[in-house]
Amino acid sequence: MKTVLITGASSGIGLSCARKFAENGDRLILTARNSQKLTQIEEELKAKGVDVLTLVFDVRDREAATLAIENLPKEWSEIDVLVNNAGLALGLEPEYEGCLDDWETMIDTNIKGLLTMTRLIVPGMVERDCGHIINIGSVAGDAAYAGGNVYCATKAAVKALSDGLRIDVANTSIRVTNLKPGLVETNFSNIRFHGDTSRAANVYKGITPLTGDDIADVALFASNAPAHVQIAEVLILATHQASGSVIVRK
Ligand code: 8X3
Repeated sequence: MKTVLITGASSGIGLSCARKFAENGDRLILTARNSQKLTQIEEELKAKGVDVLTLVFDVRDREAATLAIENLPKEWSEIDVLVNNAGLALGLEPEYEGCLDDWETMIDTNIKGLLTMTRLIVPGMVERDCGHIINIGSVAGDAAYAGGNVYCATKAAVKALSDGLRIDVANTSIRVTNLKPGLVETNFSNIRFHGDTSRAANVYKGITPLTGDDIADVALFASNAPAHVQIAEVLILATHQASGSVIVRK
């Protein structure tokens, strides 16, 4: 049984990971900004006998994150798996027209938030010579697509940070995985288009998108792989998607 910390655990891929790791028999530390949703998932999992601890904070808030992690109850302080899932896309405007506030939110969450959690949790893993960091990257990090500019850059950063960390812990038993999903139907596009649901629905029109569960399955596979196997990077696309910009709709 592993202790798994998942950021952004109240919805989407994070929520799917929470349920899949719970079914696997792991104990969970779930973090998110939305305390109401977090309580709901906590109740759902506890009713099934899962050992769950919830922490409400925004990964962009370095102080709050530090306080939460440094004050973990002793029995929760040895984290085996960190799933750096919290992240978002905002806007799809050309780079010369995009919103600076949106860019800052993406950079602060997708890059700096991931770094904060990594910096807080990985030292304990190094000390114990044991652990696994699963970063949720994206196909968007492989190549830019129209309007993706800053979001794609943040996910390219997730790849570089995963690769960098993997080098830095290669002398330990710690594993680093970068999962790169393509089109996954979650709240992702609603958030990207600031609540414009019809625009969001168009993203998944004419194609069967991936689900959060599809990605969580791969995360769990990586976590359950034998200790000598490091699933370094996985690109997971919908069947009719060939890259971030090549999507065949029927
Ligand atoms: C999500 C995948 O292609 O919508 O990161 O950017 S994509």
